[in-house]
Amino acid sequence: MRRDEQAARQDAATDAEVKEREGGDRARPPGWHTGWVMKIGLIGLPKSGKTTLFNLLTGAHVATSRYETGRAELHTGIARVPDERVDRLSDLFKPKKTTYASFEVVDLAGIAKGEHAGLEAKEFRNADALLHVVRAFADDLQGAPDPKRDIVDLDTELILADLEVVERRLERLEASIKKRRTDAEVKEQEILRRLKERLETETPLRAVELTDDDAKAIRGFTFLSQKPILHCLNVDEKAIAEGERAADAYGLAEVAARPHTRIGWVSAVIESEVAQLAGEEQAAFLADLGLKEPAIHRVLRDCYALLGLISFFTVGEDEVRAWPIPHGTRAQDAAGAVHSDIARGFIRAEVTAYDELIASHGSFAEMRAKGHLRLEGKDYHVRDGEICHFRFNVGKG
Ligand SMILES: Nc1nc2c(ncn2[C@@H]2O[C@H](COP(=O)(O)OP(=O)(O)O)[C@@H](O)[C@H]2O)c(=O)[nH]1
Ligand SMILES: [Mg+2]
Repeated sequence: MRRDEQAARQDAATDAEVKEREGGDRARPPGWHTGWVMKIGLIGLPKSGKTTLFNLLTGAHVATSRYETGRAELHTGIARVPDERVDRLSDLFKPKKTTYASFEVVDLAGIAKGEHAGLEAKEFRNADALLHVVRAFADDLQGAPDPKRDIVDLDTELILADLEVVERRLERLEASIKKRRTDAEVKEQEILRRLKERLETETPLRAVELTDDDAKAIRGFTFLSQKPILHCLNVDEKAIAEGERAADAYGLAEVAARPHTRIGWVSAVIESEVAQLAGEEQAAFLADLGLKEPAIHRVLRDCYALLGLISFFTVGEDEVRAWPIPHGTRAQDAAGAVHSDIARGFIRAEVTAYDELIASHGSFAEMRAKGHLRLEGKDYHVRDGEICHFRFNVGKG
């Protein structure tokens, strides 16, 4: 969409639309609901390698191109999170089915400098976190890479997009408060004025500390600069050996230290080759490169952590499964990830640590005898790597 069209459309936005957005389906639910999938959005300059990375993360085969296609692209896929613990549990229980934790990945249209109007699209707003693909490989057409500049430029676009939303809302609030003053609107005005000040000094909202109440009050705006971000350097295939030091080499230590910000690296070209190999061939190729595992595995785990997700496991002969839940999820909500009926009829969770289960060779009888099986109530905070078995009541209502 062109900027002038965008501006016209924004002017036409009504309070009702803003309200609708506030109650929008992507506002994160308070508990953890069955079937809820977290979403990461790929963002970055055109030709930075977003679609190449999308294919690697999701195992898709979307065509990539060196030249501008002129088409707005949007692809959605599911990424599986590699987890050695799941492999091990699967070996132990030999289930019919093994399921890894997953999240959704959206390959968004490229955003160039000055194009923040395009960020208004709901696909950007709906992402729970952003994966910024940063070109760190030389390219004849685009010249030498400059990751630091690209990171600053992207943040600026996110900040400007948020500032427009805040200013628009403040104008409406002012008019509305003049007509009829309500406490809720005065409070909202106060919060938004504070955010506006910060945005004007180029602070992304992810770096602004908010009380729980304030965070809740602005949740519906789904501000872009508030989303956690992973800047993933797409390094030159010839520089793969220095991948680990890429962040330092490009002077990004300060960026890495910012709140809700991570720096990662990958060589999309090399990973595409790795992905075409299997078994021993792949292992040999990785060993040649000095890698212990495909670099994309690390990126997948970084994305998972960026989304604030941890895994608990359920085990049995039917299925061994990792369930993604946000850090700090209550046991009853964790049960709801498995099935809403289990949350509703929740009695207790039988919980054990992954290491204990491995030490007991998967024997629950042995763990019970050793006292390694804990019974926890609905408000217990489930921790990463715990194996949970939920006791519940399938009552009549
Ligand atoms: N040399 C090099 N080329 C890359 C790398 N990653 C992507 N490319 C190429 O850059 C072009 C654009 O990649 P694409 O994934 O379509 O970028 P997007 O526009 O960000 O989605 C393609 O020709 C890719 O093969 C890389 O790490 N090194
Ligand atoms: Mg693309």
